[in-house]
Amino acid sequence: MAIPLTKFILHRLRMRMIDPFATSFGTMQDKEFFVIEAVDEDGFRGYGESVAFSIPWYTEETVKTTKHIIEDFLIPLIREQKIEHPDEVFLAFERLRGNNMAKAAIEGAMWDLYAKRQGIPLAKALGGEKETIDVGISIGLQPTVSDLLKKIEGFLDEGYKRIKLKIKPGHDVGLLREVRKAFPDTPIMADANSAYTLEDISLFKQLDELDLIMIEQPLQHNDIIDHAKLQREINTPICLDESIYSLYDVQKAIELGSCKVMNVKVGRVGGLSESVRIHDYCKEHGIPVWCGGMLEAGVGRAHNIAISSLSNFVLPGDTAGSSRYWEKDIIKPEVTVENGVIHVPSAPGIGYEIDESALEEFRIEKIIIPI
Ligand code: OSB
Ligand code: MG
Repeated sequence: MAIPLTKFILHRLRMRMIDPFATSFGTMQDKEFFVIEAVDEDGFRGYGESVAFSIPWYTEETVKTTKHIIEDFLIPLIREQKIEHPDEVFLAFERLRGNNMAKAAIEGAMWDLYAKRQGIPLAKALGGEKETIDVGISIGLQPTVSDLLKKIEGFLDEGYKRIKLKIKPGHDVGLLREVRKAFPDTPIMADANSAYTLEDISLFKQLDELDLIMIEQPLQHNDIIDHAKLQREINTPICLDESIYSLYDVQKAIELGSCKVMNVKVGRVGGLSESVRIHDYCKEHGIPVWCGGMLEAGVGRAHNIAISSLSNFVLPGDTAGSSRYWEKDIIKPEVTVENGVIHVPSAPGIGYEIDESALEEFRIEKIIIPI
């Protein structure tokens, strides 16, 4: 039976993160984004979160392009179709190029709605098997090394299972050496967000001595050729983030040997259906995957938790608890991390309630689009 949609509600929110988050491409603190609500005739409500930032420095999408694409193209496509299963949403959107984060926001709301109508957790609807997921933490660039060491210590005390550090030219080998010295046994990785080129190969060879579990996206954001060249020269596994937009990209990267680990971000690859396919393909090819983060609020975080319950998400993700980012989150209960794990919720759909008063508090625009 087709899902009897009546409307979409676009909630544009503005939330301030507790701490600014600094990467090689820029610093974020105020986050603007859309929560998408899909409502049906039976009173079920599905939620998705758009992970596009206000500035196109991670991918080309922005909060404004998301709105344009959703209003002018994606919802009209949904209106034309009878959607029985959320996999059909990806197919309906396939003839529009790019704009994966906008597509994933709508598709995510449809997945939540579908799972709620079925009365099953989203994790189960996706084929997830794990009851708990392991969590790591991504720490932005810090003003000083001693600030960084203090942050790491605090997060390790909270139980996080691996530490990811942002690096950029001038803040790399020296920094990582100090961190390794202070934490000889901690699983540590570095994320360059595309800040280097093949000219820096000697730097990456030095990193080999530090026993990092991986290095994430060292080279250009749209490259898989140079990454393959680099991977042949170093022992540290390369993990791709920015370079991967689709299962097709994953297939080519694995074929070329551009990486040994895959970061799956639901928004970047156009949604949960494609994330499942990427998971399955990587599993068949012996490539471990983990779930990346986009500094999400509760709705996006809940989707990340659900996808992380699939069996080949074997490495801790960047799916930290709500309190790492927000004074107050938009879901009840908030996401909590105990002993480095999150319990995958068992209630239908995303498994967390929307905190309506928080949603209202942070909302700066509300757009209702009838179907
Ligand atoms: O490269 O994984 C990244 C945050 C914003 C943009 C890109 C990235 C990140 C993170 C933080 O590393 C992940 C998180 O805690 O949500
Ligand atoms: Mg990254």
